[in-house]
Amino acid sequence: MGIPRSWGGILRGLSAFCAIAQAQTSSPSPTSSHSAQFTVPAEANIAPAVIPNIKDPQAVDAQTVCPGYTASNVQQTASGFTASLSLAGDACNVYGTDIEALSLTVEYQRADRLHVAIVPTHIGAENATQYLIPQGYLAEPEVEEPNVVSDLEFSWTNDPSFGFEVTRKSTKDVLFSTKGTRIVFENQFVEFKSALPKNYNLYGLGESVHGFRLGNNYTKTYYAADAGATVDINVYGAHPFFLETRYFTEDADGNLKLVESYEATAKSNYTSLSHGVFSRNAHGQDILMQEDSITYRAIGGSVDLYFFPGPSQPEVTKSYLTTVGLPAMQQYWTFGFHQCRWGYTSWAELEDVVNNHTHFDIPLETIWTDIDWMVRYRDFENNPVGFDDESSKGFIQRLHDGGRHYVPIIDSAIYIPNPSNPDDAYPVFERGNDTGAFLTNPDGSLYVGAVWPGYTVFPDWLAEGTEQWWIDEMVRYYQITGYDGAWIDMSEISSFCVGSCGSNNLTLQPVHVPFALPGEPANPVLIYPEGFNKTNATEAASASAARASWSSAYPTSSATASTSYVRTTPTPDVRDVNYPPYAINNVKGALAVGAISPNATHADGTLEYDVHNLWGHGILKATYNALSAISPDARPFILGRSTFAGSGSYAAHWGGDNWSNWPSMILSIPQALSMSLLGIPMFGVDTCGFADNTDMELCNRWMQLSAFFPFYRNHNILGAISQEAYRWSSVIDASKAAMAIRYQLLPYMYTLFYHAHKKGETVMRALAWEFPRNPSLANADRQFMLGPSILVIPVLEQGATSVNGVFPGLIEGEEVWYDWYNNTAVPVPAQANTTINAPLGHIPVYARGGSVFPLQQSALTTRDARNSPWDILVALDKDGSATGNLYLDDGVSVTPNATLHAEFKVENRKLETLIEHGGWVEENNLRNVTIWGVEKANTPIKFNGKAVPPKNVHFDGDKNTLVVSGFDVSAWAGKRWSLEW
Ligand code: MIG
Repeated sequence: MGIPRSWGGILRGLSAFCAIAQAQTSSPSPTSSHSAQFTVPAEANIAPAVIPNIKDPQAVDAQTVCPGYTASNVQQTASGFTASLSLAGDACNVYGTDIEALSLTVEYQRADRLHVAIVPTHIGAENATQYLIPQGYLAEPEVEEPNVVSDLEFSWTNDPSFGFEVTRKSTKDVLFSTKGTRIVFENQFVEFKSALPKNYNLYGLGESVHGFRLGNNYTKTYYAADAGATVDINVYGAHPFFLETRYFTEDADGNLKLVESYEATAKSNYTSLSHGVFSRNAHGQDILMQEDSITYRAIGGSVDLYFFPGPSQPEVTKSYLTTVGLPAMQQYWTFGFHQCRWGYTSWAELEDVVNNHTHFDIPLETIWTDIDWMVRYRDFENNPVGFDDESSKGFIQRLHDGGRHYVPIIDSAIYIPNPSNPDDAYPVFERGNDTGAFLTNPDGSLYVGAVWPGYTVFPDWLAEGTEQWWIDEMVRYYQITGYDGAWIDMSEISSFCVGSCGSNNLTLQPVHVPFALPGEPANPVLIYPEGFNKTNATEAASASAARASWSSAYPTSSATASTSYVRTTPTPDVRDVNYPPYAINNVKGALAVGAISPNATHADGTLEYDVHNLWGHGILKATYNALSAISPDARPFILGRSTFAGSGSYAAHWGGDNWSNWPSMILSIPQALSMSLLGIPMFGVDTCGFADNTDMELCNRWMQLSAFFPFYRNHNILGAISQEAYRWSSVIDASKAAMAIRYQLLPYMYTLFYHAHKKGETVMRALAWEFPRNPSLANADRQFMLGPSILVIPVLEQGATSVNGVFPGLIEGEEVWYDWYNNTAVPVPAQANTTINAPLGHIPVYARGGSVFPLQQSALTTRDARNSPWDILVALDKDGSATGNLYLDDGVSVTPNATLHAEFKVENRKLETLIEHGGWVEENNLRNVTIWGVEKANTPIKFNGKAVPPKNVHFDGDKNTLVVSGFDVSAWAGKRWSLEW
């Protein structure tokens, strides 16, 4: 079955690459390989240990000691009401100073959006929680439809203290209820808690590396961290939004009864209702999912909740995405295959990689560079060795001539030059510093952390001139090397030392990071995936011998079990931002570890503490504006690491720093599904795995799996063995087989994206969303849908040659699934789980009956694929019907001046098309119309009512497939046409 019961076994061994790398060096002295270079001592990134509150046996539960609030002074408004809340007893001051007077606002903002806000009455009161998300940073949802009728109802009580409930009126179902619990509102701690039904189905709350359904024993922590593959804890991004789905049985009178235990049934006759909740709080926080409740505990901010009634998942998603920002439309070429690695050394090597793909007939759209392109890791300066300015021009030109693209990495931190060395000029820094573009220490001096180039400063997106400075730098660099998109890394924002560690050390610049890079002598990368020893016994033996000798020399973990922890107690009216009294479950421990410190200061006085989770959003917005300045008419292509709710309207995202192992590949599916809900449909992971070595089998399976993710990129860490598809002949074949399907489906994928961008639909989809009446699919995350019509059932296990999959609705006879490779319907299985034959090199892909796919031909680039003839593929459902659609434009423009929309409909043996030309004239011919599931073809076949010559008709009665050919371009370009059989 496609449903894992337990993650325990598969998750072993996953943790963040950088966390491990940092533990591997203990020497504070210069490393031998960089003789004269000073290495930042490893101790620089160590801070006193904190014990997360949720793990602290001494922790006080605020619910048991705090008084809650009493509501009064209710005033009706045009869209709801306001009220005053005052402390209902003695202050508890449990993790901060209680705020006595609060204001409640309840607003029905739209039929599909209820807003509930609680803020301090005296905003800006000294030392009060800084709760306002900076103006202009994020969409601020407002009343859009005054006096609207909503299916949501807000009610409240003062018994025993203020609590509220949000109910779905039509079913009387309580969706969210804080009644019977206390709201805690302090200058450094905000807590509220809602009841939930047992066995609830909660999704989203990303970014998480976790199973798809979140489960009721999971704490989601938000504090943007350079810790990409860390399971079950805080990683790069913060998206405090969840979707909840409830399944009901319905009696004869239409009364709904909640289904509490559903795993045993595979029936698809349940009623399912979904709703969504967005908490617009950017502070560090823990969200505790427990047996029958969800508790929000933030170290700042306010209560700022948005409820979306659904009642279906697509409606919830649409409501959420039209609130925070619809996903950015991507250029057509971005759906091609991307090749990247850390460790490409020159333009010439890149060109070889490109040529090798051509040589082996493997499609390749984009070649990427990692930090290797920079001179001493400095943004916007090419390394004259290997990546010189002059050669870049010819290289980019040849790429573009071949229909290909180039995307470089751009790091978030900026090198600060050595003041005692006149030759160490770095104008990028000087210009930013002149603008006041960098974060400071509380005393006004520059905040200096450490990242790849050495000691660095960090852009302050709240300072007035920063964005323009960034735009100017990107434009300036573009004039040297014309890139086609930007890859933004380290934006959490990551720093390899605690505090402003470089402040007094700038004369040591440029310094080496406090750990050995992968591949540097102290840090070989030698681990191979599980099962490598079965298929590669000799290599495995020598690798593990090397590994063993290395491990004894360099212990992989220097962590000593700490028995003493920093626990702080609140000082009245004073915030301790470095060690807040409530310690969130931060993967790095103290907040200042691995990131810039909470007391780094923005130009407007805001502390990093209050906006840490928004830094990554800020650089994406600035980069979007920079790319728009470079090419005003083109859709910016940005791949961003740290994201916040709404970042999808600027950027794509990758599940980075994963491992070359099977669990990382498995987890890529729930990661992508969760990103669909969160409005970043352009998502994929480091295919074949980032850290450690991959192997042929893993890379074979993974290249095939990622071919069905919207963003498709192979990426690898420095020092690991090469993993381009052409390194193994079986991976060449496997990649080409999967890419052939992907490239044929590009018009389908692009159309899905258009709907995501315009209407908030999803691209990669969970089975639970497409088949909402079947509760046994609530946690299915080992298979997935691409749009409504493609089902993918990948092999995710080492050594396997078959996979167990589910075909939703097949047993009930509701659905028909066609095997993409042999064009025939899957036979109805005797039971729900079907064993599918899937030898290495084969990824099972199915078309859902009822679909019409506009297809083009596969090619080495999307440009060539777009210039190929069309096929229309019809997969009939059980009634012989099907629908589909197509959107086309130039694939580039923000506001295309020519578009085409086509609708396809099949009923009663007749395909009809309705084409609206918004000025777009499609010049590629229609080659075939293929129909799957035709039991009998009546002759003659008629095109627009006229008989098609028999030579243009091919009917295969064994496979039930009808193929009609012989169209000419005018037929396809016509506004309406029909085909009857
Ligand atoms: O952790 O630039 O996630 O994709 O290869 C090291 C080097 C910093 C992290 C990114 C990864 C990239 C790497 N970077």
